[in-house]
Amino acid sequence: MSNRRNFIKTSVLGTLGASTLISCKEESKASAIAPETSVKKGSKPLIISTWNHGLPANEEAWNQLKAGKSSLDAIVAGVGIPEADPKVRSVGYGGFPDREGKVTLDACIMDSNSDCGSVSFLQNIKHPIAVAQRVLENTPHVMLTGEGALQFALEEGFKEENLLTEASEKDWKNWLEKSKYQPVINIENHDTISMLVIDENGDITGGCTTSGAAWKMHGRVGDSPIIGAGLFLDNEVGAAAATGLGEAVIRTAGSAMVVELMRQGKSPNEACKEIVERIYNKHKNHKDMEYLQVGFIAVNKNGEYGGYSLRSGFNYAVYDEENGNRMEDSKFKMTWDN
Ligand code: SD4
Repeated sequence: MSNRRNFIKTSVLGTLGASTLISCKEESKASAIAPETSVKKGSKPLIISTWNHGLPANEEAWNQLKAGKSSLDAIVAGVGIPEADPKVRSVGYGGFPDREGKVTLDACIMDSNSDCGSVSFLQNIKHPIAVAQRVLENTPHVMLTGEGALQFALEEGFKEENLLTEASEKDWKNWLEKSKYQPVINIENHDTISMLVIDENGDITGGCTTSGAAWKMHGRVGDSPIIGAGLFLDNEVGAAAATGLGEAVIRTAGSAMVVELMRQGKSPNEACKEIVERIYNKHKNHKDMEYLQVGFIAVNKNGEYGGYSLRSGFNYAVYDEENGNRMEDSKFKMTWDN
């Protein structure tokens, strides 16, 4: 166990940098003064995305908004940046494959009219979020999966391509040597990108795209394409999106619950925190607990935003006119040593 802890610590240091750990410590000191649930407010438009790859994604989405594109188009272009980046091992091209060496992708998108589109278990298409948008716009359905999703993507003009890069194939072969099933959420920076946008009028849109848990069973679908789990919004209230172990988010209908708590008057931070607490309570004696990480981001109609994670290390990128594009560390319930 202690080896594992050391591994996690080293790995977290490796992927996020020592400064993140230090800032986590500083943050817990700071939280004695500023309550964990303090409200942060941005100006509109506002974009918030999970993890470090949220920065370039926000940048692109912002430029699209400023060029007069719709929030849906801005999200598709924004999260399309990490989708196409082979160095981002958790999304799109170059994502970690499943245990059979297949890269299978999940994505969804939702607009302020509560129209939504989603694809799951999609293979060989680099931009699943763009296919999800076409599901929203061009079909009477919400969700297409597997072969059917691929067939639809091809009919829509998307091109098939191999998404398994040399690096991901090598890592998969290394994993095969031991083949110990363990999703490596967070530990290897395996991080979904979820993005929420409030436009100048206060209308809210959201999207989410991922290659899912590394070494998952072939056919496994996580929370990310499931409206209500990985993403949810109600334009009267706000929006929330998740990252982390999808099974835990699905079990608790995570994002939908965060939005419901905001409807009842909780701030985005408070709502995210309460659902993380609920996930903790449901999982504290569960087999998934040892490697469980879940994080939420949320925004409300007033332009308040926030996030909260079960374990340390989660961060998100926020972009607004006043303060530009920046990373903010999430508050969390516990460190990886607990
Ligand atoms: C999943 N929620 O497939 C995704 C993975 C993830 O940070 O978000 N990792 O379970």
